Amino acid sequence: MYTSDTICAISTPSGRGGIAVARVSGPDAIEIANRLWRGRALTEALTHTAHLGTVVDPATDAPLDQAVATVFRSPRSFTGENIVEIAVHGSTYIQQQLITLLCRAGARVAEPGEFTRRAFLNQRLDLAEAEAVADIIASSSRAAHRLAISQLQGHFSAHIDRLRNQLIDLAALLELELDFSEEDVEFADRSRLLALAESIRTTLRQLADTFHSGHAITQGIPVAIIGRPNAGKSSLLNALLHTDRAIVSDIPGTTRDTVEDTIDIDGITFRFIDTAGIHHTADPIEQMGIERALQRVSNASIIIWLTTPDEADLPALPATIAEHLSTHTHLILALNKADLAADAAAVLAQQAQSASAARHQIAISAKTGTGLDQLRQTIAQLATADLPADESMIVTNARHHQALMAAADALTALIDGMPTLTTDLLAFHLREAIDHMAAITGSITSDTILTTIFSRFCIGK
Ligand SMILES: Nc1nc2c(ncn2[C@@H]2O[C@H](COP(=O)(O)OP(=O)(O)OP(=O)(O)O)[C@@H](O)[C@H]2O)c(=O)[nH]1
Ligand SMILES: [Mg+2]
Repeated sequence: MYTSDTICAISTPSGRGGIAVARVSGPDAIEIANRLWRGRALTEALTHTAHLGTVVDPATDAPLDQAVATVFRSPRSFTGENIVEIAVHGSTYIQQQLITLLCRAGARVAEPGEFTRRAFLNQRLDLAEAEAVADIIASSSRAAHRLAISQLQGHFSAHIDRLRNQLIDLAALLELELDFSEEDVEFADRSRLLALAESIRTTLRQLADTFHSGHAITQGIPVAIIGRPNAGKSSLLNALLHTDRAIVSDIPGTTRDTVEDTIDIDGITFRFIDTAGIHHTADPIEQMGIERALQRVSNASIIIWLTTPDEADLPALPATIAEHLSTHTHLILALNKADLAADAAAVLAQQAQSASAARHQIAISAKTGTGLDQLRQTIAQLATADLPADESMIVTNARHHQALMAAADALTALIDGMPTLTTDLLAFHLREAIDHMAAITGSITSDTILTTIFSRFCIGK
């Protein structure tokens, strides 16, 4: 048990509310809370029970508020320590006073994330689960919330641990060879080792690849609007946002910098990016805006290529954009100002012929709103189709992504070195891979390898 001092903090958002909850955690949490408590003694309370009472200033006995205190006794609590949660009325004054009184009674103000850090140190959560708590708190859309919840349930950690255990088994065999090195035996069948290392590396890379969508879900899936000056890009952004976010005018070259904002469609957050009209220009500032636009487009998951009925011949897609139309990028051809065309469908069909890279075509009007629902639907469908079926296997965390890539690299060193490297170097690379995976869930490895050796290969002692 990680024992230390007792910490306290208001766990509800800052500001005024119906109620506010102060959390007190640590070995003396119950005694400290009890010093401010008038009512049934919290020190006598059973774990997981709630009590109505009064919070007072023990120096004067002056009442601060009527409150409910919930007692959780170690180890059955979020942090694994004794916890008291005191719910008071949510006045900012009461909240401040409560923390002051708790500190006078022997607690100290918690550092950011300290409750969850204690939960990890007391093994109530592993590192990936602790990070999922932060993601849950940060999640602002249904999709981001679902991802965070599935990670908190530990499926992701369990998957990582399964892969790691397979590597540990191999490491155990290699280490055993090292112990018997003078006898020149090979416990670890090299072809089996190679096959397993390759299959695990493939799995690690597949997991790492999900980071693109995982990151997009938590941060907002980037959707770039591109097109010639005056096509109505800013008008479209405003229409989708239902605000006047971007400046609109009939003067070509109105938008110079990129403008972005998020929109929730079907529970998924999208980050729409309005860009400067792409065309040849001698104006250096406009040119900078265009370069910026191209750069933003290269990171987008979805590109809306906005055209107008008067664009009889579509320009070839700028080479920089064509290059980035990878598997990660969807291109939607949207004919704007459909209200100005006599036969919008015919114009769209004609434009679609010269824009074969765009597999989706829609006629819209940013002015009248025609086609915008269909555009939203298409965007949501494309985003959903990109998601792996098993949501708990999506990497949302940059640290996990790095660790997975590093583990895959270590396995590459192992695989490439298999024909030539000595057993101890192979074991070194394998241990490196194991350590990187352990970094994800925060477990300690060298001990684990030893335990596995001794538990599975009882060699006489
Ligand atoms: N009739 C009609 N006019 C539109 C529509 N969408 C935009 N416009 C008009 O087209 C003009 C240009 O609109 P903007 O949204 O500023 O165009 P933009 O693509 O952002 O232009 P730049 O920022 O200069 O690249 C404005 O006068 C808009 O009112 C539409 O659907 N129908
Ligand atoms: Mg604009």
